[in-house]
Amino acid sequence: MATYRLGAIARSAVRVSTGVGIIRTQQHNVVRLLASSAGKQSSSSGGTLRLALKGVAVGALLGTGWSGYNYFRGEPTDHMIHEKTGPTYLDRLPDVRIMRKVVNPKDDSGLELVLFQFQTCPFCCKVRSFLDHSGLSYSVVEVDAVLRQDIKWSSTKKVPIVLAKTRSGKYVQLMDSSMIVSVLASFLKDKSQDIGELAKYYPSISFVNESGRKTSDIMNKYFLMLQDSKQHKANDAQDEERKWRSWADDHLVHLISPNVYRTKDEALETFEWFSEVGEWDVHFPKWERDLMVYVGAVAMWAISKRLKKRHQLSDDVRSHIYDACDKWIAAVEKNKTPFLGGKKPNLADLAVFGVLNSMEGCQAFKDCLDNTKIGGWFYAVRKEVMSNRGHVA
Ligand SMILES: N[C@@H](CCC(=O)N[C@@H](CS)C(=O)NCC(=O)O)C(=O)O
Repeated sequence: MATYRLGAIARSAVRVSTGVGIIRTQQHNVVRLLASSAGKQSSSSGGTLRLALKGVAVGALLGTGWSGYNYFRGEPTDHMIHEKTGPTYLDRLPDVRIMRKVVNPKDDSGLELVLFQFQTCPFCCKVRSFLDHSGLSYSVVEVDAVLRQDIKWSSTKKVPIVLAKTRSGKYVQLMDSSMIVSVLASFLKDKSQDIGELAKYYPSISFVNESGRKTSDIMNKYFLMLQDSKQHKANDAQDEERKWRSWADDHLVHLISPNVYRTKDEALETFEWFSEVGEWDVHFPKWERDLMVYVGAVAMWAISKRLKKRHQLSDDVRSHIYDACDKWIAAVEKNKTPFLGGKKPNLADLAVFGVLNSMEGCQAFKDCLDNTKIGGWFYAVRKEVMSNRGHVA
């Protein structure tokens, strides 16, 4: 589940959602700026006010004209897209502690992957579900959620991050769980492609969201890049898969924190479980483990209240996650197949499974098993994932 740099906890609380917001226009800002200066000067002189109002009108006209011109040219204006950034490449692996490897002798992908993760982060669980289901070998770096030394080399402070070796010998940095899955899934469908080149189809775009904050998202993150059109699934199946992958990121994931940190006791129980499955007592000194557990539990309990409000959840947070499980199971059952993907899980099955898997040891998950029909599907996906997974070395 969501884990935060403790020093940045308050900021992170409002940063947790990733949806693309409304893009604020420069023209709107120009008008607002001129209008407010016009307001301030109204008491001093009518001439200045008239001038300011003329400025507003001229500014609005020019702004509208410029936006209209760009719109009809079909190009985004520079206030819509602030920065488009391609992937980062590293000459060599950073000096980090590889904590374990998942080795699958049957993996013939030729990929060399290092996953930087928190064991119970839903986004990381999603990536692992995909890697394991695909039978890939990979190394794992368990990042300390408080100090984060192991991702100091990266400009992004979020996990998961995957470093993948490219043909040139450099390592391309893949970030954002859905982008990681799409890049790797595209590669596995056509291994003649270079992973370093594939990553270029998923640039990061920064923009100003509806609350005026500069934020970023990854373009095409739910799309696979396939050269061969025969590999494309039927359109409806593709749309359905993308729709539910995006639902897992934009809706389901936001129900996790308010549920697993619902009370102080639940938050502590959750962090004790994180410590157990992340083997924090093995990987970190005791003081650091205790800091993560106790400070983390109290902080996340407090933050989850804000998240609940932010995502407009009622006090009965369980009812929201039960509804989500019901909705998902209804979609799966509609096709009368074991999985949304048919006889085998597709990327949406793996995304929903990954997110729910992140709270498997928590009371919230046990309550979902008791109160919804999620269990049958969940354990069927788990069986598929585990049967393809390599062994831990
Ligand atoms: N959209 C990203 C979200 C990743 C994310 O929010 N990760 C959390 C861990 S669950 C994190 O690293 N948060 C740290 C922070 O926001 O500073 C993805 O899908 O990978």
